[in-house]
Amino acid sequence: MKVESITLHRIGMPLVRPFETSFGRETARDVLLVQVRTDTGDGWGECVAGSTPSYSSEYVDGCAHVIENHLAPLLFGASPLSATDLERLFAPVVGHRMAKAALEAAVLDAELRASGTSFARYLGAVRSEVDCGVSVGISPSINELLTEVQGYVDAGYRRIKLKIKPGWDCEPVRQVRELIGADVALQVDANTAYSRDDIAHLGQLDAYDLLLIEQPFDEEDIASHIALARAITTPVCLDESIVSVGVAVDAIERGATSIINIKPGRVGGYLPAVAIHDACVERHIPVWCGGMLETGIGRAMNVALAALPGFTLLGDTSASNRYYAEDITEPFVLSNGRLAVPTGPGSGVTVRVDLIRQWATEQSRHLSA
Ligand code: SMG
Ligand code: MG
Repeated sequence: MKVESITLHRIGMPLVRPFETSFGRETARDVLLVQVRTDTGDGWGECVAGSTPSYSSEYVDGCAHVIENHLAPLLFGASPLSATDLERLFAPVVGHRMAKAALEAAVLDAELRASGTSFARYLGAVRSEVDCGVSVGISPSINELLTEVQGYVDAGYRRIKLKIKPGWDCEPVRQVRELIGADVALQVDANTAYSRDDIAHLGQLDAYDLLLIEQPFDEEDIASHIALARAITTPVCLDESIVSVGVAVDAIERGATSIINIKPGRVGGYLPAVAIHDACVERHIPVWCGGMLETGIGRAMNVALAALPGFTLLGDTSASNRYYAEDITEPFVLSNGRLAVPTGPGSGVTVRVDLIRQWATEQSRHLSA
């Protein structure tokens, strides 16, 4: 395959409700979409970076810049090309995994569409539908949080994840546990908001039978996660820290994490995500698929990934209407707490180019060799 051109589209998509984490509040998603044209057809990928470097050092403008100036020239210079070549091809560019992942997704989509293979089949999925969880942002009040959580439970979500931060932790968790009862799975995510001094405080969460606590400390602070894992009974799960197979294996072996959140964007793509999955399966470490408020493009691919055998915990792969009133592909609809894994070639979804034009926040950029 040869990549002939790349078009970068930037769109704004309002969220159905604001999403607040320990690092900020979002009311709309600023999405960079990558469309590749190859000699065998088109493919689409989505960049999961946010507008600001808050979740990680990457952000949309930076991703667009590195794609245009550093990654696209590497792609145009390589022929023949397969998605399996990209990790090596992009190696001269240090980091920038979300930018690399967006291109990888688009190339993989083009390649799989051309061969009539679905993402699910190619990645090694073993399920035709996946059980879904939902990530619930920090609320203006506990009452509003309880109403939101009840709505998701009523909609059929099988696992609730609460965002926490200092001052918004034990009490909301206690009240949500009381509301949903012992049978609905519950977990929390701090997005690095705590420090090592908070270990005793976080230990109070052990009372609420949580599935896990996700990324309480700085992404580079593996040592504090080890100390926490030794001090509390709730399993520690890393998200932001896990950027590669090497880091994942190291964190597992050192006892910093006993569960891993896999996000393809954070680790440089779907192929590195599968490699982390495989390393975790080998070490009996359960994994689950994280979310970055994806549009239907990224969601389709994430749902395929979540159907791999090691994804034994429920992911943040919620239905499209949890995020958007209208999506840029056919929507993912919750049925009995599950989403169906797409079966068509590539991502299996059709991109609504009319909406991309309508929701554009800047002129699309066309790159060619
Ligand atoms: O896609 O439902 C979703 C969001 C899930 O909580 C979620 N993601 O740290 O896991 C995480 C956060 C990062 C969101 S940054 C926009
Ligand atoms: Mg997280």
